[in-house]
Amino acid sequence: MSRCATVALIGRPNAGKSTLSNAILGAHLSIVTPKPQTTRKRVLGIFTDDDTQLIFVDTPGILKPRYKLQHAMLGYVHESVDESDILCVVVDVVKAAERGTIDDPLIDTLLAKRQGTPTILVLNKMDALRDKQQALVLIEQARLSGRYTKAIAISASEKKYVDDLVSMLKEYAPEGPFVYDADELSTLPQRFFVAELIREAVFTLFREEVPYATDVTIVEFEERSEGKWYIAADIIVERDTQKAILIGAKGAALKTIGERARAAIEEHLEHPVYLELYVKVRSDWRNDRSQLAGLGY
Ligand SMILES: Nc1nc2c(ncn2[C@@H]2O[C@H](COP(=O)(O)OP(=O)(O)OP(=O)(O)O)[C@@H](O)[C@H]2O)c(=O)[nH]1
Ligand SMILES: [Mg+2]
Repeated sequence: MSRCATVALIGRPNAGKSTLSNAILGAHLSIVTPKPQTTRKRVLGIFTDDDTQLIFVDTPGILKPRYKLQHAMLGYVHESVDESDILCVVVDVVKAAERGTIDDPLIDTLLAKRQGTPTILVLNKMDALRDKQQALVLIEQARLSGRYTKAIAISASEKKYVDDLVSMLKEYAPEGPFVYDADELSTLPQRFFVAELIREAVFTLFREEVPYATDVTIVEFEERSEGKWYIAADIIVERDTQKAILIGAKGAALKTIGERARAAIEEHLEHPVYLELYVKVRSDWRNDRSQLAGLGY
């Protein structure tokens, strides 16, 4: 009998959920940047081997929402937790060791509503932890807390012990048929990945508030039978000053965003593209319900 499980990857911003998801799936499905709150939606990735299918749901980092976009992001986390067979709580082990505890009120409240669901504590970024002994203390805490079924220490970016985590997850997957074809990697449309790769470029190239005030929407995506595919995208910002920053002197900044994003998009689509970017101001979109809906939140 085959096994199949939906696995939610949840945790604080910047813990390494997206890096882990990509490492398991062997594909750059989720964008990754050094900045917290990179992921804003649910990114579904399908792992299938001979007899088990694990459907991973990468989610936005858990935080106390301050504006409507963050409310929507937290909503995705709740949905993912509610719909999963297994929960994977990804924790930055360096930060947990500094705090001296795995307790986290925001995460623990979420876990409380799914008591009885297999819940794995994933201590990530072990490569960055100097005193490895501290991880053992945290794992023992996890055992005593009663909230976790198992705990494991890994390094997602170095792909260390990621296979062990996958084996562990397979053990907890309930018996049942595959939900998706064995060769399917994701159900999300190409437009989603293209928009995310443009946002990844903005997150990587700009500092402070600009990435957080930015979103991307695909206006046109034309797969031409000959030559490059044509993609036009709007980069949405909240203010004229942010627009000026993204465009830069004589358009230099926008050119850099375009070059970087185009390279990533061509790698993802495995096809050359012509990418046209426009920067548009939509005042306070992060706090405007109808604008957020228009952006797919
Ligand atoms: N040293 C180290 N860094 C890591 C590891 N895993 C992830 N990172 C880094 O941590 C940062 C955040 O990684 P993400 O995968 O984007 O984290 P996330 O949990 O998805 O973050 P949000 O989407 O913002 O919630 C990036 O700079 C990663 O390269 C790891 O195992 N070791
Ligand atoms: Mg992420």
